[in-house]
Amino acid sequence: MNVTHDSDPEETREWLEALKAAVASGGRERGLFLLTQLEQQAQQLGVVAHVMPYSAYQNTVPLAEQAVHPGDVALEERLTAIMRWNALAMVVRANKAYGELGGHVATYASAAEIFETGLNHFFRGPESPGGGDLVFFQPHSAPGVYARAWLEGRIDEDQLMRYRQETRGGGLCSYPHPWLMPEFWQFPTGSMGIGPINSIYQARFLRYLEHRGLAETSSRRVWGIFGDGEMDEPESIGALTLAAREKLDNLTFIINCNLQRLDGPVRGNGQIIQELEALFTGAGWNVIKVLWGSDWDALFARDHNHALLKAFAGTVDGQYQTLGANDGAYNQQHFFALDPQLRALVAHMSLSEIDALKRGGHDFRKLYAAFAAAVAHKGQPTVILAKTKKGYGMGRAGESRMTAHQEKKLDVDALREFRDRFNLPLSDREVEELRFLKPAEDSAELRYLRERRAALGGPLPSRRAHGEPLTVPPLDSYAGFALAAGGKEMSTTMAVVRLISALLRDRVLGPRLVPIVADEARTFGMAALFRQIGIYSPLGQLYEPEDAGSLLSYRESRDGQLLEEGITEAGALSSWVAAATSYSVHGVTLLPIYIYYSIFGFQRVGDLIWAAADQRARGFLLGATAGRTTLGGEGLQHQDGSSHLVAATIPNCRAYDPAFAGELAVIFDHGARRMLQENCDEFYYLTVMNENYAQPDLPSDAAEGVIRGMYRFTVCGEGATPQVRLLGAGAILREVLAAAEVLRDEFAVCSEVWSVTSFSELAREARDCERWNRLNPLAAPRESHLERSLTGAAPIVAASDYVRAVPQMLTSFLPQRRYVALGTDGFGRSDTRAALREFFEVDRYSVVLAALQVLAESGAIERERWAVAVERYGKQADSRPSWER
Ligand SMILES: Cc1ncc(C[n+]2csc(CCOP(=O)(O)OP(=O)(O)O)c2C)c(N)n1
Repeated sequence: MNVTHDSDPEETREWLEALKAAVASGGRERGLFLLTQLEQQAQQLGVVAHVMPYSAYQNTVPLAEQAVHPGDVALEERLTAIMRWNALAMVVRANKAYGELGGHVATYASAAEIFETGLNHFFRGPESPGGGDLVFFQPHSAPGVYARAWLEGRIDEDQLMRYRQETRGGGLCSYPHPWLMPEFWQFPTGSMGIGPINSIYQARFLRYLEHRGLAETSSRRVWGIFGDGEMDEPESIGALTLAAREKLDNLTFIINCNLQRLDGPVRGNGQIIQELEALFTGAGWNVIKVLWGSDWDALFARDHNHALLKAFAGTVDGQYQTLGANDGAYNQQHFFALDPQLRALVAHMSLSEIDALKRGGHDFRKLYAAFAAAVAHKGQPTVILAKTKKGYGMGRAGESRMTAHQEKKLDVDALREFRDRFNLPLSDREVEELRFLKPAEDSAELRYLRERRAALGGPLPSRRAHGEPLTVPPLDSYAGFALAAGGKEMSTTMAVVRLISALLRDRVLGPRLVPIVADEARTFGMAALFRQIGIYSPLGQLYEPEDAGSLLSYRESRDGQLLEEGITEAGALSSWVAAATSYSVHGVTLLPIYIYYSIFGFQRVGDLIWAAADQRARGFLLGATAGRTTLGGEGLQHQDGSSHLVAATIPNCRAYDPAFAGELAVIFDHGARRMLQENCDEFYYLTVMNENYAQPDLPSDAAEGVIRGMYRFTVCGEGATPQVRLLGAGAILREVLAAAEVLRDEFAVCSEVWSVTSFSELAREARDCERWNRLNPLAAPRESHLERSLTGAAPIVAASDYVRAVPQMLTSFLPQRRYVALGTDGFGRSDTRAALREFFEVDRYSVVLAALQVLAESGAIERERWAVAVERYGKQADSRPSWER
């Protein structure tokens, strides 16, 4: 369209003169008013499709351009009605039987046509040529997904009966959880916001795989069906611009705009659809609105003055909900009758015809057209805003009702109404019994269902549970410098970066490493990787970097290996998840290594990590600049004292806090082998520090202890048996070693020092043994590595750079031994490492005091010796503890 050519200058002049005259007489305000009117008119006439921030309240795809639905709509409607019923029946049954199981009916009721449009025509299954699509399902719709899987023969009736009854095996989980149904669900979406951000990074990762030559992914797409309420989560919208910037036209969001969330309307006093349109348009997305069903087309065609659009624009969502909850008579009276033009428009319609006017998200033809337009759109991601009704079909029991979300116990009348509404072949008795409904195997319905999925490459959702193993080179081929460090000074951060750099050169594993940073590569001394492996950018590098020519120059490239995500830990973690699940999602085994400020991990994006654990992510999380007293001057919001506590609560997270480069290397190697060679569904959290100190050689027999969680580092002092055992973890091990010397030199106490690489692994194994012993009273008791290591009655002092609860994980497994835990409880603050360790009482003298305390209390030494020490080192005796300061 040539918008610069003036085909009628005379007309143009008249228009411009008119505007001038209006501004001259009515002022600027009048001019603006007229322009606004013109703009609205232009939109309504279709002269401009989108004027920021949003378009008229109508379908984006005009009737004339609507793709023709290729399927059997009537049959799809019948099938959808059956799935709606079965989904409802399984929830209501479970709640009738047990009362307490919960479940949702209303969300799937609103999303059913969206799901079915995707599953019958667009979502490609795993056997599709070029690979399957990645589909994120709205979590509370899970009953509908099960209902379909049952019709497809993928799950049996017994499983349907055991919805939300999982502990005895074979039941169906509440929401999509790959951990619980590893061959069924692919992406966990139960926590709102995680699906949207993860899906964006998955779409981006498809491109990364392709650009790096690791997989051919150009025909695969990512689909995400999310709730309009869910869009309020920061994670839902935090990465929208990335998707647009990287032109992810392989990504489609379908937002189920039923206008409600759990408690009430998403925007009672506004219009969520218009708000989302403005947001997505502004972020650079292609927006397709599907607001009105086909039966509205005739009304729009006759509405020459756009009375409908004016009325829609003036109706807020709270009112749409009320209109949705009520019948034709109510809608006639409270919507159409309010305007003479509207009244005339529907004058020929009966109240039941008015009642039957559908929202676009329940109309297969409109949805198909929107999906088709999304697939055809190039250069941008697309969001389909589908207007639906929450609890569609639930009638008085839930349709557009405030309480729809929680409704799970429909009475018999409501069930009958539902049956009648959808014309289901069920007798009254069958309705009362909540009989599941399945057409005969050779019925047109089931044949259609199977044929459609066969044509699209097999069933969805589905997950590949196993990955191809990947060989890890021998440890000393890449980590010799760490194992035999020979006293060289180095931080463990430096060691891990060196180790990664060495692995990157391995012919097999090297290309499969995916290093990820969130704008902290320089902090961790990784700038050399910019040049070495390049930073991924689909655009390559369109500028000459300021530092071109330098050895560390900033190099972006289309096949760059490093993912530099910028300041978004949620985004970086989502990239990590994409790489860490690639063995399953793409059949390409990778080893992602995300290195970040340790406090901005479990604390900042803990729920994303929890979801990663659920989807069986495999990879390394490296909490760098770790510890509360090891990261010096950075203060309260940077010094991490709790990540190891949270990590310990994630069943498949193996967390380690190594003190030395040699320990780190052994753990890394072990983890890589478990994940890549042995296909273990676990991931590794390693903390690395930025404190430089002499790195000893790792004793040749230490490896097993390092992996199990502790090994004896040294004995300090005279005596056949140690009087006290000192456990030190991470950077605090060196304080513990110094304490052992003070105890020997100044107090004649002999101590045994253990390096604890993982309190959580020790506790985990001890817990397993304790349980096994409880259940096997007559068998020889099992002993954990912890118990085997710390035999005898010597009291124990355990010190860590994390809160006391971390070393305290061991206390209940060492019943006969006095156990004192030292840790860093309280708020972090800025100071030198030495001052911080003194402040938090994890310095060598605090360890000495604790050792003398346990010795004196057990009668092993006289109290006076302890008192002397307090006199000498108890500088903080008069101050409040760190957690109160
Ligand atoms: C992070 C998080 N917070 C709260 C919830 C609890 N919750 C589950 S569904 C829901 C409402 C969802 O509303 P919407 O996204 O509009 O979906 P709808 O069910 O209305 O289609 C809430 C608050 C959750 N699952 N996740």
